[in-house]
Amino acid sequence: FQPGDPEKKDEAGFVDRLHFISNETGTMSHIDSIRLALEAGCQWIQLRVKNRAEEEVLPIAWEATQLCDRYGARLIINDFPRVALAVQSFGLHLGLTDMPVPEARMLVGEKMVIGGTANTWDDIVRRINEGADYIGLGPFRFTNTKQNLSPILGIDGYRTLMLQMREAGHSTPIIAIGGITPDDIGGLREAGLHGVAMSGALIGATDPQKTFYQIQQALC
Ligand code: TZP
Ligand code: MG
Repeated sequence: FQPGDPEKKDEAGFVDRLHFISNETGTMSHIDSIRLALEAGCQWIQLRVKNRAEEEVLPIAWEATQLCDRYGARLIINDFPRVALAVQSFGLHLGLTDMPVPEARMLVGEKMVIGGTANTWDDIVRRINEGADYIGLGPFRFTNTKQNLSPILGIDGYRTLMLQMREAGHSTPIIAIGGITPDDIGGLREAGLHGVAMSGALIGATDPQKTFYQIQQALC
């Protein structure tokens, strides 16, 4: 089956192994960053707009929807369940202080993929109990992309948590996030991570297509 098929939610394969996280810089808008990622080859795009009101996020989400459709990519809306519902995005991603997953599930319906952030084992258990379809676990290392970063996990933190996942018999796909570069992927996959989320490594790449290729090679 193809990654991203929500009919296959019981199989980890419906979640892509590479999640691109949008960002804006002095010279680049969220839409610019998404275009860059799509042109590089990314098929799973998270629109992550911070410090803006819902009314401002909605038009960006519509533009992102059109763009992702053109490239056959899946769009995940971060933080804004009502925006995800309005544009009928493929997915919705919720942080620990955002709307709880069960409440969001009632709002957006069964079909939409819902991911949740976790920083600790307790968060992971909470996400699994809430019925999150995948978990974004981090941060791997320090990054300027996110403000108010939680404690750094490092490779050892991931190894410990993934061991706990196996011991508890949990199979929810876990995506590592935070300062990840292509060189980190091998170790993270070995630790049992399903995949990685990246922003800066692609946005800041001299040749995003080449970086995407390196990522793909490492994710195999
Ligand atoms: N959550 C934890 S770290 C992070 C988010 C959204 C930012 C990831 O971006 P980058 O540039 O790959 O560190
Ligand atoms: Mg959030």
